[in-house]
Amino acid sequence: MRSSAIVLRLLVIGLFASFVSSRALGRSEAAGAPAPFGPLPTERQLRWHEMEFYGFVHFTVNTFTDREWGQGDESEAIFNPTAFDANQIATVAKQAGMKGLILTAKHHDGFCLWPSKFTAHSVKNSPWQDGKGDVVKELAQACRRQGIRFGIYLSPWDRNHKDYGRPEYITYYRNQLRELLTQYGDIFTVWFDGANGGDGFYGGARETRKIDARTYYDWENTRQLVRELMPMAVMFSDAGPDFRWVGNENGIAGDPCWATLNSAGRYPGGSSAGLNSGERPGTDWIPAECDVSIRPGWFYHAKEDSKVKSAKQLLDIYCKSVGRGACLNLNLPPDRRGQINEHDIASLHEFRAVLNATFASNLVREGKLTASNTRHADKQFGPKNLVDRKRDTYWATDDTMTTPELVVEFANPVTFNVVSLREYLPLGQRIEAFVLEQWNNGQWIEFGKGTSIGNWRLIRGDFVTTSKVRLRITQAPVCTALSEFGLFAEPR
Ligand code: FUL
Ligand code: CA
Repeated sequence: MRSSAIVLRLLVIGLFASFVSSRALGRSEAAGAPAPFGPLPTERQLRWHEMEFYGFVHFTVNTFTDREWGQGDESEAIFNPTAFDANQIATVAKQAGMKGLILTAKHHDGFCLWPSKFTAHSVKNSPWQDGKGDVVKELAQACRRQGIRFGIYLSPWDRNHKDYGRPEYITYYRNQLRELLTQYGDIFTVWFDGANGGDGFYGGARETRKIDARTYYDWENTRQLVRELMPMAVMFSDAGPDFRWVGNENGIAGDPCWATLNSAGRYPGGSSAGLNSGERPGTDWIPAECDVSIRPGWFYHAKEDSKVKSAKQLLDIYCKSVGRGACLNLNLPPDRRGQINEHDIASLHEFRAVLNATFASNLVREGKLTASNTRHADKQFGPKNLVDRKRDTYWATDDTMTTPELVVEFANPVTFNVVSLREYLPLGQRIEAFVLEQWNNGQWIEFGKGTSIGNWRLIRGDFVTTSKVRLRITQAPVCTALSEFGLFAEPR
């Protein structure tokens, strides 16, 4: 009786322990699944990966002074949008396919788009809505109504604040973070900018203040505050911790672009070496975000109405950001009315239409798909998982099979120009090289090849028409775990 009670107890403890450890990974794994490889994403990072495409909203006094960086001495009176419409902004984003918006609650000029208790330099002293307005609140609510997520940018550098450069300012900065993370509902991200230009108004001192970006902000404790107040929020900076800058503001990720990075010695505003391509194997899972504006500047300038990126340019950016495993954060700056400008909307509409048409139907589903190997010959890891549009089902191979291949045969020839691949991220980034070939005149001809896959990999090439396609994984330290495989045709 004693021994059976002990066995039962051990069994319960064992079950509980395995439940806890699989939850720590974020997702529970099927029995017989491959062992994870290298640094792994957290649950909050996995949710962020799934967003893929979201937007920045750069809006502040600069919108009215026609500047990119405000000095910090702007009068609150100049912030006065004539027809601010948060719903219009959120609707435009939603219709463009964005999964969220990140608002510059405070840019380098220090002007706050919400009525912070800790400064007079905010909307509460502007004529807009008689000083009773709150841009953060309105946009947060509009995003919720549209079913997209809301995030905040709070500039660490503050050219208005008198204490900037002193320890008191860090308290001010954290007080503001607390306001933003407690008064506006769910916040999916906090975006920490590393930029700093030194000079500013600083409460009238009008001088240059140099800080040591490594130590001044005491990032560790600020990060902890965010974790405490909003545990599922992902934090951005040059150094992560949850996702990293891609090293340029053109929206282009490196090729390769690994989701992993060596995090030691990195800090916001530090070296950008390695950010564009990531580092492999790397010590941590810190994937890239590509931030880019739909216009030359981050803020709205009427003179740039003719320089809005075209649908074609946006498509190229999309393929080189989201299509390289990063997320795309595309800035849509409201104009002086406080709305997304018609020029930007026209580009976005066309861009979305092309994307929708491209990814409407996966040609692989029309063919016969066979794999050179399936893990344990078990259907739950079979190649059908590659075409079910679900990230959490995947094709896996036996542990020893690191360079498997897939063949798709079509009864009638198909025409495509885009190849799409997704790895199953909870098991880490595994594949290091692959090639896609098409059957042409009795032989295999290379269509395209690549290295890193990660969350999503798109290879865009010339249109080909063929009756047979082959995907070969050519280099990997461990067996394959691939979530999705697609062949698509852009509209012509
Ligand atoms: C930079 C800032 O200096 C720009 O004004 C903009 O906010 C961009 C997203 O980040 O570091
Ligand atoms: Ca799948």
